[in-house]
Amino acid sequence: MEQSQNPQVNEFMTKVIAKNPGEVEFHQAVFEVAESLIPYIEEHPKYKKGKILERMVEPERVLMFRIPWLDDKGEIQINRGFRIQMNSAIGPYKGGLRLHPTVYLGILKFLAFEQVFKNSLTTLPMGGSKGGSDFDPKGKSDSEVMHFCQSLMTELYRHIGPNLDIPAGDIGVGGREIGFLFGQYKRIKNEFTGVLTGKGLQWGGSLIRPEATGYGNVYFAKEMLATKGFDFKGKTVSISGSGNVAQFATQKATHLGAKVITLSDSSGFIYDPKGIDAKKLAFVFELKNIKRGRIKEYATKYNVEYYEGHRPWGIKCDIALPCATQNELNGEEAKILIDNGCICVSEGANMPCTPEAINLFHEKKILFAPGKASNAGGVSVSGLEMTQNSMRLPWASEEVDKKLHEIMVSIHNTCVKYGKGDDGYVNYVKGANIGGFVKVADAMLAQGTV
Ligand code: NDP
Ligand code: 2IT
Repeated sequence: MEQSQNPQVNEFMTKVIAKNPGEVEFHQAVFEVAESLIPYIEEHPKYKKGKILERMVEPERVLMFRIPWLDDKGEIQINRGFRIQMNSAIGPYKGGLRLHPTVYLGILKFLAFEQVFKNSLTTLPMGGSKGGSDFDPKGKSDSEVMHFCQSLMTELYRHIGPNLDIPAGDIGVGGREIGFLFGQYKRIKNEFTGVLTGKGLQWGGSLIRPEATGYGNVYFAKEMLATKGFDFKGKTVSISGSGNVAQFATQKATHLGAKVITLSDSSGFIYDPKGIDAKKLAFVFELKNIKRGRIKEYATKYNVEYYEGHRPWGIKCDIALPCATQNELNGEEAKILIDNGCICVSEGANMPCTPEAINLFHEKKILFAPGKASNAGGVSVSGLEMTQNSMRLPWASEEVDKKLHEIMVSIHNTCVKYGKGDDGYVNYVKGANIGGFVKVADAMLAQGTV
């Protein structure tokens, strides 16, 4: 674990690590927040006296359960399910479900912790949670995914609800999975409510929810670039991942006149120097969302380079948008990006940049946005989906997109408010951490020792 220059941070982290052994991603996420917040809390004794940060690192509730299901061969499979209900000070628990073989308590606690700050930044009344399972959707049939989702919901339904905890998608959970989960919830509870977001448009979903995280990330990066007098037009953009967030970040960056030259998956990345235009992106949509194939097939189809087992950060670009997973951009890769002239890194994924990478971006005064600010567009439109469900009225896509844009601008303003240093450089990590903290902390103080 990294050591801080601030002894109070190290002291705090020693306790967190002792209480949460082995949960390295959770330690990493808490450390980053503690670095920003402990000095701020020192200046605001009410938060210190109220032990707000000590309370915030302890989940309100952790659920862990068995998910048994039958595969296509009739064999019994057993997975482990989780839901971390982290904080409900400002609204019902809200956060995605991740299905990936690497899922364990430490990953979901880091994600739930980040979600609390992120949801606070959105301006909407949502607490923070996260859940998922170590189920690997790769290579599973639709029927197997359905049986797994039904079994997951058969336990999860008793812990969630439209005013209690509202799950959504994350890695491995898209429209198909939300459909299976929603169907099972409705069947068990015998009621049609907005208990999940990311639903289909015909059954309570919101327009722009699929696009929201990727679009929101580009809107946020646009605001950062504008502070330096730049925009996306004519810029070269490198994107990692090829799932939901990567696809729509590619689409929006291209709409704004940029050229997106890379996409990746866990097997490797493709480099298309001519840019991934609308037609090629349509191929990616079909490949990833319907055929569920590998990004390598893009290289074969369009006769471009494919780099097996590598990440895209060695390719020269102006803007980098990591949109795959945690710790996918390390210090060495950050150095290469900077040496190649990259001016802006905006996280579409949660915690994709390692602490070493972030330190380098700050040292070199590059525009850098942490995911809890820049990828908040997804959960923001989830919040707007909840509003529409409560009203029982859908909004037009222009209306949702406009609201999404306004929220991203507002999050950017909050980061600048709390993160701008004396030299004018904005530390968006500090800005997002303090900006997200204040509302939750004040609510917790107002609600007593809870
Ligand atoms: P998807 O499942 O749609 O896509 C995930 C992509 O990341 C795939 O290309 C996948 O490749 C790749 N990936 C996953 N795990 C790894 C890994 N260990 N190493 C390398 N590549 C990997 O997920 P999303 O696009 O929804 O999520 C991407 C990121 O964005 C995550 O960090 C998520 O938490 C974050 N996020 C998502 C939001 C949403 O609304 N969906 C909202 C905010 C943040 P492969 O197919 O090979 O696994
Ligand atoms: O990390 C995230 O913000 C998400 N996966 C989206 C959560 C949500 O509730 O829409």
